[in-house]
Order: sequence, then C-alpha cells, then structure tokens
Amino acid sequence: MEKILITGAAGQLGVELTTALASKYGASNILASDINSESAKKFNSVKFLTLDATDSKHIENIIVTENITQIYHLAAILSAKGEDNPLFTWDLNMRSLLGILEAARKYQLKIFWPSSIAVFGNDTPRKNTPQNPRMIPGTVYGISKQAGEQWCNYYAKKFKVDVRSLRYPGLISYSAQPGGGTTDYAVDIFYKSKEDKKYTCFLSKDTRLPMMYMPDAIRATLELMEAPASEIKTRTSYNVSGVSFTPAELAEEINKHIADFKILYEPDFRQHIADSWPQSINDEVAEQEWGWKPKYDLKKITIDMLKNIKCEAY
Ligand code: AKB
Repeated sequence: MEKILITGAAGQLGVELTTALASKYGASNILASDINSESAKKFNSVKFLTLDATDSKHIENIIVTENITQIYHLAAILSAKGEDNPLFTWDLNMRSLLGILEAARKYQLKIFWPSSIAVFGNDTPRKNTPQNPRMIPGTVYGISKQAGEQWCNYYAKKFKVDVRSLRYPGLISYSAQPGGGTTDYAVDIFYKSKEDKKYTCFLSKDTRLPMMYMPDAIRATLELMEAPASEIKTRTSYNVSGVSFTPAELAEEINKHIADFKILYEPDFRQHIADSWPQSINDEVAEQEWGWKPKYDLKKITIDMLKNIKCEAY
C-alpha cells in the first residue's frame, strides 16, 4: 500500500497532481502539504498539512507517523521570481531537496522531483535540444535544478534511492495559475483574452519555447513513476517534449476563437531568460526508456483552455 506526501501541493503542478494521485491511490493515501496554510481550501478530499519543505525534522516526523512510502517534492521558487533573491532561492530549492533525498535514503522512499528546461543555457543547442548537451544555466533556479539533478543521480547510484525526474517545459493549465516563471505568459494570455480581449506579453513575438499541456504533464509523471525501476536508466532527469510555439503563434490560435483579441509586446527581464532556453526538446531517451509520447498540440490546448478557464467576466 502506497502512502504519498506531496510538498508544494498548492502550486500549478501540485494541485492537479494531487487530484490525479488521489484518484489512482485513494484520497486517504494522499497527504498534500504547502508552506501556505491558506492553501488548505484548495484540498477538499485529501488531508492537508502546513509544511515548510526545508524543515527536515517535520518531514521525518510525517514520514514516520503517516507511514509515507513516496514523496512528490514539488516545492521550489521558479526562474523569474528566483532572480529577485538568488541566495534565498538556492537555499530553499537545494536544502529542501537534500533533506528529502536523505529521508529517502533512511526510510527507502520512492521520490519524484521536477527538474526544468531551465537547466539549459546559452551554450546549449536551442533546437531539438538533446538529453545531455553542454549546460551552463543562466538563472539561480536553473543552477539549483542542474545541481539537484546531480544530487538525484548521486543518491540513486550511491544509495540506490529510487528517485525519478522530468525536465518540464512551461506548463499550461486552467485549474491553478503558475507563479514566478518565465513561461507564465502562456497561461496569463488565456485569462486576458477572455477578460479584456487584449494581452501585453512580457516576451517578444518570436520567442519560441517548449510548453506542455497539464494532462500530458500529469500523464508523463505517472508513467515515469509507474515504469519498472530497471527501465529508468536516466537518474538525473528526462527531457520531455510537448509542443513549441511563439507568443505570436499562440495569439493567432486564440484569434480563431476570439476574433477581436489583440496582443501587444513589452519584453522585460524575462526575455533574457527565455533567450537562453531551448526552442524545442529532443525527448527520444524518454521515449526509448519508458515510452513517452505527448498528445496535445497547440490547437487542442487552445480549445480546451478557452473552454475551461473561469474568468470574472464569464
Ligand atoms: C519557469 O518558467 O520558471 C518554469 C519552468 C520552465 O521551469 N515554468
């Protein structure tokens, strides 16, 4: 019987992953946690705990008292917000991961930890980015994800910890909003297209970035975690691709449904971050090792987002 703790459960990925894990393992076997106690209201059917993911003593106590067998450690500060306070971002992202890896070694837990396309940098090939290119990340978030990947690999090889990871591209969803990322425009634009019929984008019109629709991201996560351990040969983190598009291409797709929608461009500091990231991802290693295949293209994402997002004006 699995008993699963999720850190950072109130975030964009956490909310939907918690629902998916509750329907797979039963709500009584899922513990959602977040540092923000206000987040409790997002979780009706699963137990919620207020938890600082850097508090390793509290985590150990939960593991023992709740008989935890798996942790999905999602708590982190993302790329754009991370640049406001680099040392705090490094401390939170790394200390929380190391505490969880240590607990996994001690209690033989299975771990999921998200990495990101932010591990890549200016000297990485930007098109069809391979699994193991040269990577010198340009943000503190990217540095923490790159270092975290090395720690996951180290714990897997040295202590046989079953830790698994995906390098998510920008995630698009309607249930929970992202916060503090460089790819957030691809969610904001849908809300603004319905509320105001206009959106000012903080990236330039031709900035192509890899993105993934949340149902694909949830399926990738569950498929990775369900695969037999012997098939998971990559213990840093897997490239996974969904779809790649520019703000102008996304606006054009939205225009097919909202004809008078207008997009303006006012690139800010996030443009430099986006310019150092891949435009598209080669995920053949994930495909070969555990069979990854995305299902959602830009057209399907746009239709589903516009159908499901709830705005004040609607
Ligand atoms: C961000 O923009 O920081 C995240 C990511 C790609 O990891 N969405």
